[in-house]
Amino acid sequence: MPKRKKKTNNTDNQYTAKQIQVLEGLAAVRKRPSMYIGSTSSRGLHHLLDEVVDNSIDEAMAGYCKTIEVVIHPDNSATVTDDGRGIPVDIHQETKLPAVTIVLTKLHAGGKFGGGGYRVTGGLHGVGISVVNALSEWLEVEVSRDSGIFFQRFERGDAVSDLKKTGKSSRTGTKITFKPDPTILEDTTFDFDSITHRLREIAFLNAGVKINLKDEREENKETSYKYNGGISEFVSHLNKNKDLLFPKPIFFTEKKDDVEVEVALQYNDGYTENILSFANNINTEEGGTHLAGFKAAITRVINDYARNNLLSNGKKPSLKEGENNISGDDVREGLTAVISVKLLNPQFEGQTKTKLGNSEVRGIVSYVVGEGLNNFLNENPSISKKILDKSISALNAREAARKARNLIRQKNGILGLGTLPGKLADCSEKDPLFREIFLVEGDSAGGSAKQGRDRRFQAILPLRGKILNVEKARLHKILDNNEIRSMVTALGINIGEDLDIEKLRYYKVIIMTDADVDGAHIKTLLLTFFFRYMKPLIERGNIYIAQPPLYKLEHNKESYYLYNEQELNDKLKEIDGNPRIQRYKGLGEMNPEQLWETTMNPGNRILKRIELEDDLEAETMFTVLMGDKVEPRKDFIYQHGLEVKELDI
Ligand code: 0RA
Repeated sequence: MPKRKKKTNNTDNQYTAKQIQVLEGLAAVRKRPSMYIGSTSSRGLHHLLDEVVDNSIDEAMAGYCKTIEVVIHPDNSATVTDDGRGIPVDIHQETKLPAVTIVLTKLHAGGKFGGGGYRVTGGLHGVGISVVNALSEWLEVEVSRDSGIFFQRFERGDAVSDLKKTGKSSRTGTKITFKPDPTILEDTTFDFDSITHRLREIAFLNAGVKINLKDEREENKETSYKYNGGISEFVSHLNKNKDLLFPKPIFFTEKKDDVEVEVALQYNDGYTENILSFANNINTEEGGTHLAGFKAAITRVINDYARNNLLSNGKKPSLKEGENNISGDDVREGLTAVISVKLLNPQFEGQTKTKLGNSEVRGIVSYVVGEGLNNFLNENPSISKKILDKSISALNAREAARKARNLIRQKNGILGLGTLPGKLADCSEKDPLFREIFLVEGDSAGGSAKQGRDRRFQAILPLRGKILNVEKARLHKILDNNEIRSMVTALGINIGEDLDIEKLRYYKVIIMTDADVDGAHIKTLLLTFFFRYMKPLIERGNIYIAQPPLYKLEHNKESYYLYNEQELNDKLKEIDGNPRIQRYKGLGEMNPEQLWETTMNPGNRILKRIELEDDLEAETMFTVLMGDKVEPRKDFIYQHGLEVKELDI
């Protein structure tokens, strides 16, 4: 049907109004791609792949598809194959076009098609694969059904061949290969790691569906995911490497008023909550009504259970009837949960359209979780006791933390944010955007940094002794720690729920430690603290790592500072004779001028910015690195060194 393309702009009335709308539809996608896929960055590129996979997942959710295969080709095209029913190929009455052609060329065709109500999801933006077609340099579809194999090719959304029968087949399924259009997308290189992350998530959310991934750009790069246990296995995965209160996640599922609810939860002995929520397989990072319903139910049920079981044996007379004495935060301490709802018309709201808005879902999830958890607690008294003990100890700790906070507030106005710490050498610049603070390991390096700095915009806070491992301590303990208190006061934004990023006193927060094992440890402890208590700083890219040189090389009255082995080797090859090589063991070995020149001077220095690329991975990383279990930590350090995702800037 290549001639369709030429007809786009004329009024030849052999085309119905509807068809013209079809053509304009896809032109609009190419004109304003971000309206359909969010952005034209790498994220948008991956949304295209997500959209195609989502269509196969829909087929799986409808019960017709068991295996999905994704292949990334060397030319950065991608193929998604499924063994579902195959997109219908019969001729559509109104348009006289094969159904598959309409699905690929008409906006929003997916839902209306095949009798309505077929699609439960709608992809990330509910746009359908026609959007992928519109934004692809080319796209080829191969459908196996009705005993045949059918093929059609498109370029930039337009059909360049008719749908042709190319062979016979006794099987059914759909295969779509597309090459994202580089004239529209800024980045057309697929990222294997982010694809694996999403496909694994989808596999967890759709129990029993097998998803294979192959990256042909590298040899032997393939993985496969299939979880018969679904989101229960997801929770176990999130909780791996943690000490658990009970071995198996609690799981409920129920369909009510056309909303399918699935919930899995499990407690570990840590202090953080980790709740992931999904609506139609989409990670609702901003939460929404399903999350609210879940939280309300769990707080209500645990308070009810506590009243009925503790009040009656007189152990905790302070729990009052009709009141939630144990707060939501208390019952969620150490809780890992996955909530997944599937519904017909999801409303996505919020800044990133990842907040579920359907108000009816709150009550439904609250009901399902309430009933399920209540039954579970009544039937499993020994597990119930562990959960209750954990919640009540959280309540007591919260009370202790509140007292500690008050005490501190009275003592030195911290958290109320009055006086700055005595050992902070502040800078004179007033605009936070141009201010930076160095968190420096040790008093002696701190001294050199104070002398070497540009005091107009660089502040120095020396950190002495051990930084507390916040992964193993509760809030009141953390606030007792001098180094942490100094940091909190100096940064000015408070912590946790009270955090106010607008109050940040320095736009760049630079960690400067020795380039040895202790330095790496301090770096990790600080990052753990920022991750747990000042996460917006990491999310917004305010945290940096200074890179002091490892070597100084002197030769013919010239000196060179070298920042890694590679640079040293390169330099040694470059010069002849016998240079003097000094290996720096610590920042303290540099005098203030050298420290300025090599590590602090914005004109020369190398800074690495900490990027939170994958929250889940980071969560696992900090748990593994800083938690109690020794074996996984050894494995992790062995595999990764002490590396955090760092970006050269
Ligand atoms: C419309 C109707 C039917 C299936 C599909 C679309 C379908 C779409 C995609 C996209 C990727 N894989 C897919 N598999 C199926 C139902 C057809 C019927 O009733 O047989």
